[in-house]
Amino acid sequence: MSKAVSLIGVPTDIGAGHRGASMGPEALRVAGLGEALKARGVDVLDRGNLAGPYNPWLPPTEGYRHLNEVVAWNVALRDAVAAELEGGRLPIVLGGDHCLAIGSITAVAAHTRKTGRKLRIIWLDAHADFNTSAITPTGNVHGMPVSCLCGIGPAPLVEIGDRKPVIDPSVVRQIGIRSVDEGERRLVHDVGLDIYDMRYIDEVGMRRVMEEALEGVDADTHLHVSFDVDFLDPSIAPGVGTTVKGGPTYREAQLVMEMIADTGRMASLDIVELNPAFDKRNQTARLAVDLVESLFGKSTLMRA
Ligand code: B3U
Ligand code: MN
Ligand code: MN
Repeated sequence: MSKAVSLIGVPTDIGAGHRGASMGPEALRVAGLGEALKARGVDVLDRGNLAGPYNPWLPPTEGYRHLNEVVAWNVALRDAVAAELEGGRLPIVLGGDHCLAIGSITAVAAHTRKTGRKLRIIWLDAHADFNTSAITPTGNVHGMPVSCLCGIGPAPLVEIGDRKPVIDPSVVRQIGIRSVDEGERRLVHDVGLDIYDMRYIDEVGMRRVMEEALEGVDADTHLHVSFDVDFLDPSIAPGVGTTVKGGPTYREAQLVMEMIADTGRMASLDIVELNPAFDKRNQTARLAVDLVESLFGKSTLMRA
């Protein structure tokens, strides 16, 4: 894993159904993300925040809310992530809502093609984020990033990269899923998306889930982690816009991060959907920092 990281703040809630994820980057900084990584020996550069359009807070038009603004933020993020990867640094996207994974992963996918590496995406979320304008119950683009990346979505988002589709669904492993909308359920089935839902996690345990999700990751793999904080159970992570009960516990989440760290292959990370307007004393931001420390190798004992 790269020991040089760049923090990229993306202060927007442009794709979300509640205001407030725009405060996520600052909350993560206040919770000590940069300092925690530096204390682990990581070379940390905080690039500050990207700029983009403000949130006009309008109803959806033709199935999308704020599509033009979503595109503008994602184009800016795509270019910022591309520049960090080009410079050999591991980008950490401080969201912002989850629509930002479109820009982030577009840059990552292009980079893997350039460098001839395999891509694996670990998508930690309560939601499948595979809606389209025809089936979305909300029009919020934070419910659509995976479908857009897979080539199903509006032209300016599915054509944001150097290739359409940006990714093949087979590179994605979704973990923690427990809220899938009616039309979305059919679509994820039809494209064969690899979803480890909460029932499967309960049945076989998080250790086996992660072994399966990480199977095939090797020295040639670029591992991208897209961490939607609503992945976590709301009892420990209230600071998100769309809580869904029945999520992973603190211990399960730690194991997820530790097993990803053990691969040594994480090369880019999104931390999204943190919403300080719903949080209590920044506890969800502090929990996210704690989990990111594990992603960067924090462990209780030295292990073989
Ligand atoms: N699936 C719903 C809710 C949702 C998706 N992602 C989040 N919420 N964070 C939708 O609006 O598409
Ligand atoms: Mn999400
Ligand atoms: Mn979610």
